Amino acid sequence: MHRHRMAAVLLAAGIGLAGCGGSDNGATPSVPTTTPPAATSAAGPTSGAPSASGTTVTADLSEFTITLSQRTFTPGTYTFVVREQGQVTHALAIKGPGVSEQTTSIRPGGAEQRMTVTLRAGTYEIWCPVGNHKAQGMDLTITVA
Ligand SMILES: [Cu+2]
Repeated sequence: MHRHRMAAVLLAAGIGLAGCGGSDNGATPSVPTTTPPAATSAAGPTSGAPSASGTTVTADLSEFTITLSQRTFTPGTYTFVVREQGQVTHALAIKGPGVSEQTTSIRPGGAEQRMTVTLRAGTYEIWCPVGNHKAQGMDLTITVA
């Protein structure tokens, strides 16, 4: 007698469990992802002014030579990028009409130095002011015309 009641209770419990778990077809509405407008940061007014530092000329210094990336000059502004390529300290000096400048000394492996000058028509001497390097060959003349 009691065994039959027990079975009926278990069976009812089983059906109840099976009825659970409703259908899950509720598609979650997709929220449109709003992409922020691309930040088109306008380049400042400082960009692209070629006359600020003029023409770039590299000057390589070594024992005991100065090598310029160009040897003919017209009047205008030039930025000399002075690079130490040797085994001892060098520097670059320039003197001529309206110009008397020199870089700080650059040790081997040191950072390049920049020197901006405005050249006029005439003759300019470029040399290394360190020690007696000028007499040893680090000396040249450029003509601006
Ligand atoms: Cu030198």
